[in-house]
Amino acid sequence: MSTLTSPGTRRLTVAQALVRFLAVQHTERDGVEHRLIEGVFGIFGHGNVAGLGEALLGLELADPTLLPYRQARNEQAMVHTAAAFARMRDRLSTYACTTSVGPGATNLVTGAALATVNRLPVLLLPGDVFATRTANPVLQELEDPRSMDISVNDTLRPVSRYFDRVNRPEQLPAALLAAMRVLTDPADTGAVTLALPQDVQAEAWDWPEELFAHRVWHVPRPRADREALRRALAAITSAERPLIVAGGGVTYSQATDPLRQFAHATGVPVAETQAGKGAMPHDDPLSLGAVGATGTSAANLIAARADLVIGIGTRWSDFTTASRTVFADPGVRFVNINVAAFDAAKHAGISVVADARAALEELSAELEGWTTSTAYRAEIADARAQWEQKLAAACHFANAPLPSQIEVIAAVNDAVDPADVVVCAAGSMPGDLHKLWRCKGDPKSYHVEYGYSCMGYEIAGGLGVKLAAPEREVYVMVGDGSYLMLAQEIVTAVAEGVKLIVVLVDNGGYASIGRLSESLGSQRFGTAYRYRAASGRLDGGALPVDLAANAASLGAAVERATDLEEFEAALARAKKADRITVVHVTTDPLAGAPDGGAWWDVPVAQVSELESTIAARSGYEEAKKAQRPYL
Ligand SMILES: Cc1ncc(C[n+]2csc(CCOP(=O)(O)OP(=O)(O)O)c2C)c(N)n1
Ligand SMILES: [Mg+2]
Repeated sequence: MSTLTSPGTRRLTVAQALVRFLAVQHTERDGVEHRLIEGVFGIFGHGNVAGLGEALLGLELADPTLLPYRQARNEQAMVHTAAAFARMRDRLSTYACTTSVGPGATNLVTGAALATVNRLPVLLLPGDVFATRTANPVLQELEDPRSMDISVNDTLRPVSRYFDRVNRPEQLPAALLAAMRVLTDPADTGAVTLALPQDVQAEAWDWPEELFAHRVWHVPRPRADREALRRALAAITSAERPLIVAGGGVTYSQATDPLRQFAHATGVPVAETQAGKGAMPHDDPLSLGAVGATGTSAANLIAARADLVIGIGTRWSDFTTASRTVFADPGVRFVNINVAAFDAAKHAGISVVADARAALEELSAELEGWTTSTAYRAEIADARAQWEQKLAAACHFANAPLPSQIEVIAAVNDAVDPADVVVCAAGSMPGDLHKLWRCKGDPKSYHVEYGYSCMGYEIAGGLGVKLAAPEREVYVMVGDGSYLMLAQEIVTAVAEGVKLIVVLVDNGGYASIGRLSESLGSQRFGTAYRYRAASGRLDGGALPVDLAANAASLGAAVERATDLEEFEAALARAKKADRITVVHVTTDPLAGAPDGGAWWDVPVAQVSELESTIAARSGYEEAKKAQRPYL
């Protein structure tokens, strides 16, 4: 209970003050206010049960809507859930995640890295060892003989955009303000960690009342420097074959409408990164779809001849540039519109540090009347038509005896409504989805985490998506490998009454890495799930793993499908169901997607006794010749 000690102050523990502060933080953009911290995910241990645990209980008993507490099953997973939630809410709202000390805290590292790579705000609150050190070493403390000023939480420093350890109550207010600033900064955001020593969490202090006042963090739309904009305009108007590459920044900035208007007014076609997919409806005449290593032949053909590439809200990962080979014109130049100066400067581009929507609106106004040539537009239409033909053939090819993954994806694509969300992260599905999925115009309907491509994000992320948008149906596409890594948030979805449709694509192992391994001469080594055989190798029979039974045991409704007809019927039932439903489908691991004509740089051994590797190395050296420095 809080007690007023002197006018204008409130006596609370550090943990009590922290949760009361979080409950009243807000963001504002375009005049609309949002809660910054929607709630707290957590797993308790001795490092947070009596500090943050007591504080959260007190708040829940006072009013359960102030800062709802949700129990997770794995710390990594709860960060994925928070990150997915933030992505769905355009980074204007997120969750906090509380953990104990030691393993609970280090389990956060992968989730934190994912959030930071994808520039998604998440607030991490790991417990830490005693600041007073009176009882140290505590259970689970990793001691460093060189310094007592270190704990396992320091592993979160390199994966956090802001890291602080609150060693004294007086430090809390400034740490909180700094943390909120980073969470709400569109260029700087990512994981934010406040490590909380377990004794400090329970310590009382007289806090100024202002700390608990309704606070609004204004999320800016930075405008471009006039001169930078002028340079970008000059480059665009002198280009003959300009191409836009839309990244995640387009959706976070809610710039899809201005982007479509810009494309239609100027005739500049748009290709999409994984995070940017959905920026254009698939049937828009100026939409080229996915670009790069997992791109369509249409986007990659136009990219190969582009003389100017306008990157909007992209950080130019190797998948987007096909390891710097897809933009092949010797004179190709870049204009980079990005809120982060770091990304805007890449590939020696004309750097336009700005919000995507603000910059597109300004560019559109300045470019009125300017368009690309009719010949270029005809070429775009042609490239699109060729790809459409390839796509239709691939989606309608009936693989036997097991369906291909492409057929499964096409069936899900046919079943979804325009606002439904497809979620994926790792394996062979992200590439296939990037290339094949037809987005119907809603930029939030495609949610593939490919910044970190983290196996295990899928179900935990799907949970975050559904919490952020309960009105949408959420389809989680998960491979058997990813499922085995982190499926336990099914239990959280059951507990919270959150409905997901989980399409569990079982192909007996790591089909993606198997295919990659084979193409690089490594003969699919170690990529299938097999018994160890008499040969001493893992090449025996298939394992008797029953993932559908596993899902049922966690509390999900389960459907099993062995052919496409059964799959479609099961999907229809899952749609009608009112709880989390796992649709298990077995697919052929060897059936691949149509080729988009791009390369990905994965080095092959320079010397080897394996014939397969020697052959792959010569192919690698040949492909490498196309790589360019973009200077
Ligand atoms: C946490 C993590 N570990 C390893 C990898 C490397 N990796 C990428 S895809 C993949 C296999 C995924 O298997 P599955 O989910 O069954 O999908 P499939 O490849 O069969 O489509 C692996 C091991 C990764 N992306 N994430
Ligand atoms: Mg698999």
